[in-house]
Amino acid sequence: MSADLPGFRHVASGKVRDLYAPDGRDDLLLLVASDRVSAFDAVLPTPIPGKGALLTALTRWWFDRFPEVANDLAPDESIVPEAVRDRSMLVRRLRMHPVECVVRGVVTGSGYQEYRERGSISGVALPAGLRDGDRLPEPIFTPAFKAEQGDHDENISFDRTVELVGGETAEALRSASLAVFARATGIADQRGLLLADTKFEFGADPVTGGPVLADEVLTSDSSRYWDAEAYAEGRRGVSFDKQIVRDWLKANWDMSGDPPALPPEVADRTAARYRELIDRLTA
Ligand code: PZK
Repeated sequence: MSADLPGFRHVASGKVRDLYAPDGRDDLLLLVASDRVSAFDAVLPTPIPGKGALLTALTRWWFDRFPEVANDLAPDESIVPEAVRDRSMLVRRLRMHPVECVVRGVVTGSGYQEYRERGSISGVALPAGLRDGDRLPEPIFTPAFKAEQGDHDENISFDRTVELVGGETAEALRSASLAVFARATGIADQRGLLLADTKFEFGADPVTGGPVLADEVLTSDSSRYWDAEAYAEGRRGVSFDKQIVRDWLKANWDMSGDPPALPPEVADRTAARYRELIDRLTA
């Protein structure tokens, strides 16, 4: 699943990404984005050509949009192997906060489910009568506790976040998350894209202890991007890039056992959709 990289040792793998450490350096990590795609909690046997490079380019592009927000990119990436250069990031190894910093501008997905059950998400009270896909009056910070691999993250209250990371850090994570989300929403909006929600991860600056934006940022794997025009026409909740895969799987898989291979045409159309997202954002 994860290839051998000369000068690096494999540390961990997620569904679609692999983590390596450079030999002899305990202060750095290499995040490698693969072309694997996941849907309905399964990793498909068919890669999406160019996906890893596109998502990596997207994180780097967003990092550049927020020069005043500290990020984890290493100052010198010259040790990165040629083979994965376009789909990897060499990052400073940080003490990661055990909280996923989710920001929602729209109520959907697990957030909508929780809203229906409790009228709130992560303890944030919301107005009555919201429907799946409705915009929220203003973006909300709905932190989640990182589950063990394979499990789903659990939404937690801000008070629980304070218990986990301390009051000062919790406040800093919330304000940094909301600030980055607000600016990103504005940029996406100018490009006809609705950024429905996203998940940030932060680590602690080794010197100041302040929040450092890490991992993948505002990619379509960590965010929901919707086409603004489709949304306006009432086609809500249609994922910009993975919808083709989801729709094909729904029609061709009973969701048990291993997922089937995608026909080449479906993989190609999906790859084109990933390209369209980055083209529209960065044009
Ligand atoms: C870190 N991940 C998630 C990514 C995987 C898992 N700067 C950092 N310092 C310490 N740890 C991490 C980071 C970052 N970014 C990120 N896990 C740890 C992850 C890719 C592949 F298997």
